[in-house]
Amino acid sequence: MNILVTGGAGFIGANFVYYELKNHPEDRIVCLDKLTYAGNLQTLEEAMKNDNFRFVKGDIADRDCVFRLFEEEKFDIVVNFAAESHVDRSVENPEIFLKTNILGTQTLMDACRKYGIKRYHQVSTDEVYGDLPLDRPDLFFTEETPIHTSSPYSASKASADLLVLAYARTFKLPVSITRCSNNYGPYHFPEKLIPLMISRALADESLPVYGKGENVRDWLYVEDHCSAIDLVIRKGREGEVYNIGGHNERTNLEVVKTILKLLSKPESLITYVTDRPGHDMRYAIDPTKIHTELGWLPETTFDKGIEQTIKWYLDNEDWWKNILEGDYQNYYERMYKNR
Ligand code: NAD
Ligand code: TDX
Repeated sequence: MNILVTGGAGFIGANFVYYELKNHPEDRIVCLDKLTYAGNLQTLEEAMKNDNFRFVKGDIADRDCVFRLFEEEKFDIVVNFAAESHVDRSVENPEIFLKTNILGTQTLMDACRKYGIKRYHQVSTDEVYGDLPLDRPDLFFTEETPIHTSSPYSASKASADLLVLAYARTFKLPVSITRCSNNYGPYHFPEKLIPLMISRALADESLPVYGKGENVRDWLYVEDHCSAIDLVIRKGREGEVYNIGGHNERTNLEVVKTILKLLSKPESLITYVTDRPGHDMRYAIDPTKIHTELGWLPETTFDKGIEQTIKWYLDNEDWWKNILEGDYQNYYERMYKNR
């Protein structure tokens, strides 16, 4: 099979490229990525050595570029990871989120309609469901939970999901959608909570926790997300939405303290800063559907996954230090100086 993976130079997309090359060596993977600040070709260095892998630099919202690629390659499956993905950046500047996340999705699906496809898969997020209250631990997001977004990021992802379902109904496009909880693991860009805290703790720098650090996220090791998507694109039912999550809920403060403990760093590094506007309180996924229909279960517990992740950051300092030394420095200054 010939599979287009968009956003494959980013965190989850790159992990998915490696997952596919390892588990389906007979398949060919083409990666289309714009190489925004979040895309990194260094991450794909090993993949580039594989004859079944091709990298193409381009924007999913650029019609000419996308249609040219579909003309050249006959894709069986498209998996769309490409997105602006950081909530804080969407608060600062929503526009690019709408362009890439919504119009980019539309452009890809228009190409699928024109050139034909076995499956268009949209990688979505649990953030489309909004948040759950902290005092109701019995509540979880199911696929029937109403869409109720909080940030420009989640609104753009929800809009894309609606468009995908509309293309399925109106144009009979064979689609599927997965909505996953927070990922962590190798190649995670250091603007996100876990890699930010690891890299700053290693440098003995302050760790900026928003508000009181009480917000809860449901953490999933990235490889478990990849195995779930792999199952859905090959065996999942057309037109369906599947939630992905592993019942690994932690408050942000618990996560940060675990990282400090594993790195033998003092809790005095924690600094409470002004909260994120519109900050979602709790995310928690009910993964019953993907478990009962497709037999998917996560393999990595949070305790094991966070140890593996810290080890990866210790073993791959070059990867994240290169990022920290670039434009990222200005970003950190701008985003955190007045908090
Ligand atoms: P990321 O920001 O690390 O990577 C995004 C990638 O997309 C980068 O390589 C970037 O260069 C590329 N990209 C951005 N705009 C593009 C465009 N217009 N055209 C082509 N490429 C473009 O993101 P991530 O954390 O790997 O997330 C991947 C997908 O998974 C996103 O759709 C995100 O919404 C979704 N998701 C993420 C998480 C999470 O915890 N990170 C959880 C659930 C869902
Ligand atoms: O410096 C920080 N301090 C802090 O307290 C940062 C960057 C984050 N936080 C908090 C905010 C959140 O409650 O940590 C939590 C996690 O924050 P992020 O890593 O920014 O992730 P989140 O906002 O939960 O969104 C992530 O999961 C869902 C991804 O970035 C999205 O792409 C995905 O859809």
